[in-house]
Amino acid sequence: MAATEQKPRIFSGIQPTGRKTLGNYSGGFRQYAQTQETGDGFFCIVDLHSLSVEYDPAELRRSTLDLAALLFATGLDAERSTVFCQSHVTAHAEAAWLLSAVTSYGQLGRMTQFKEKAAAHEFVSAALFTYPVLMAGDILLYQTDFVPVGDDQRQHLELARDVAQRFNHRYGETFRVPEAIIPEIGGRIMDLQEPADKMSTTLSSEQGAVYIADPPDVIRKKFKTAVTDSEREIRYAPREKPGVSNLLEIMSVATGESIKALEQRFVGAGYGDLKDAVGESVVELLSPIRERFEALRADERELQRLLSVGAEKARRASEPTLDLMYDRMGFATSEAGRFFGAARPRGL
Ligand code: AQP
Repeated sequence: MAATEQKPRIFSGIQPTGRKTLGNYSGGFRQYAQTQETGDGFFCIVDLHSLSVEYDPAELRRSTLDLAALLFATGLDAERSTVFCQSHVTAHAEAAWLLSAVTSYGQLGRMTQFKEKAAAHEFVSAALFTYPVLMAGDILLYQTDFVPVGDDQRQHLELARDVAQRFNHRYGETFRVPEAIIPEIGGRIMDLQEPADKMSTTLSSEQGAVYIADPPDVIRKKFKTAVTDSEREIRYAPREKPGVSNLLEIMSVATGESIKALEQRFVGAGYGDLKDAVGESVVELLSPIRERFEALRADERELQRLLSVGAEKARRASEPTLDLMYDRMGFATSEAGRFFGAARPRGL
């Protein structure tokens, strides 16, 4: 117990809707499994976030279990990490409301993701606008030290830090101020057809995104048709050569080799050779994950059991912080004792 308390607390969330991409693997799953070695990890299937854009209720249940299967297939271990659903722990929705009091309306309106998604949808929900407040609560409830995410979440993380600091300043020291961990290589995997844009579950075309569940031949074909440039030189220069640089980053993520080593390896080779090699390395990376995923997703009851174990652990870990928030904000204690009092959040 004492040993676990010493380890840094790690939290990250991932949405259950949409087909998960190689980008999600690189900025998300890959990091989760790695941080498990060094920290006390909480990995949350953020199903409440999925309501922020149009979704199919009939699919949400299945896609939530599928995402749980994928989290375990990419290396998370239910014993060592806490894997759970956001909607199973009501503290998340409560925290979002409380934190909305210390979130600036202006800052929410400046979120790039809000602006991009609002432009892409006819109906723009209030949930899309307030989504980063819910995300701040997700993270802050666990007194999180580190948040492994992709580069697209940098701005939301900054907002979560601002919210924590404003709350601490106004109501007294309550939250740890978390730090993002964004991989230097593979923190922003780009679309294969539009290499100036992020590979995205909602905005990429079928050919532009590689899905974790894509069969090997589909993956190879997507890389064969990836957009490059009119030069011939294989070198890493994201601004001048976004397509080729993206391919080198993807291969570095898939094989663990440095970009430098890959540049050396492809001296004198053509773009066709590079595309074939990257495609093959991604097939090798994703095939075992896909096989484990297929086996795990077949056992729904076991996935539900694992998620309830995770939810129980997450409830216990988040309750003291939620209580302290209510307390600090001046809410009256009910007769039954709304606040635990004795249980203080970790580190406070
Ligand atoms: N292209 C990417 N490169 C690196 N990391 C990425 N992530 C997402 N895209 C890339 C990271 O994946 C984690 C989970 O993201 P999410 O729950 O936000 O998943 P999502 O919304 O379904 O995925 P997208 O593709 O990000 O959807 P859109 O574009 O619709 O918002 C996060 O850590 C994220 O940074």
